[in-house]
Amino acid sequence: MTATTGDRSSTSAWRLDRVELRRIGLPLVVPFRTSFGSQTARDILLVRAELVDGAGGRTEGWGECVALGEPSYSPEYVDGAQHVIVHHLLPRLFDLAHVEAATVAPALAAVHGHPMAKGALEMAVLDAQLRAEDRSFADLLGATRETIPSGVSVGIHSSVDELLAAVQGYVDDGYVRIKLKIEPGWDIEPVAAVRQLIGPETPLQVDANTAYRRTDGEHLRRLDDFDLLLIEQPLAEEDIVGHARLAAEIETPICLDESLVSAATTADAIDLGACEIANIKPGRVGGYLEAVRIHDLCRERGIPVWCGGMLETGIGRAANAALAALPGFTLPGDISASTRFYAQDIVVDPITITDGQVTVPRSPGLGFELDRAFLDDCTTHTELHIGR
Ligand code: SMG
Ligand code: MG
Repeated sequence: MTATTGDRSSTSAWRLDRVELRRIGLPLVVPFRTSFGSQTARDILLVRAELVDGAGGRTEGWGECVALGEPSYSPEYVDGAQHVIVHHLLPRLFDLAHVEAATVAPALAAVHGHPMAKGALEMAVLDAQLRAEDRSFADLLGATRETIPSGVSVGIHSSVDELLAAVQGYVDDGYVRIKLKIEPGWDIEPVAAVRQLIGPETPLQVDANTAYRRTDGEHLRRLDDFDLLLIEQPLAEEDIVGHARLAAEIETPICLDESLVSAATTADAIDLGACEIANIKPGRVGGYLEAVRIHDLCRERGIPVWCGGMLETGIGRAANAALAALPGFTLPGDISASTRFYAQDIVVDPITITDGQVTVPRSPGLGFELDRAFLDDCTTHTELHIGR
């Protein structure tokens, strides 16, 4: 994929005219517990960007901010993301003479951090630009596949029996890979039980969301008995050296999630031996363009990648499904069906799985159409920001 899209001349350059920030509330069909907390509902920030060109042409697009309600997965949280967008990011974008996906990150680079807030803006611009070009995201990316395998992330349960019932349900739904959330006290026993339930062939992996310490190597080595695809983010996000040491201590491959905040940090983690597999989440790294750069560098270095999830609605999941159709995504991602988390989605074409596969969306834009009536029903707040 190239850094710029389209071949507009400067006279027809897009300008950011207005941005709507919309908050929606969606209950989860079942609580989702990780080592850092339990989610029962999502409070999601959506961004609608309206672009105009010199000839009066107009296009609009939507982005989804993946920040959670609390700063517990990473330092960002939804109220903070909205604040930084309004006070620090939008003024910079409204000042730009030429707005397209590739100009967003450079224009926002003076603001440190806040990748999820930045990524949501880039995403809305990307969707708007692709819709104006009548082009799909998958096409822009050069996505090589029509379908991608679907994995599911399974939370911490209050008993192993409950966990096994949940996992059996997902196996029956057709998911081709199971990921279990783990933490100290909920690791060896549930993993052993699930491995026994699903048999030796079904791919299984675990995600600790930073719950372990450097001294836990001996304990985590016990997971080597269960032929796991990977262990995701066992240690603190800053602890790249600790992950490298752990990689030398255990056989289960180390996959980083929270630690990988950019292409540069990913390259360093790989060089240090801390990252044998990479979880790519566009929101965590500031957007889809940086996500593609991480894909490219991992592919060059022979590091398998897969697409993570942040309990996105149909907006984010559609874009993730297109991204995951790139050739370096050799492992199933956390791109489960919309119904895994939500009874109803805000799009008319939510992600479904058939025989364990998700169809890569090919409609213009990021690959979704909004269900405007339901979107309005679940909206809790809207505000409009107008450029100069
Ligand atoms: O979107 O299917 C999904 C959830 C995938 O487990 C998932 N995400 O650390 O990878 C991760 C978590 C982050 C969100 S937990 C609330
Ligand atoms: Mg993770």
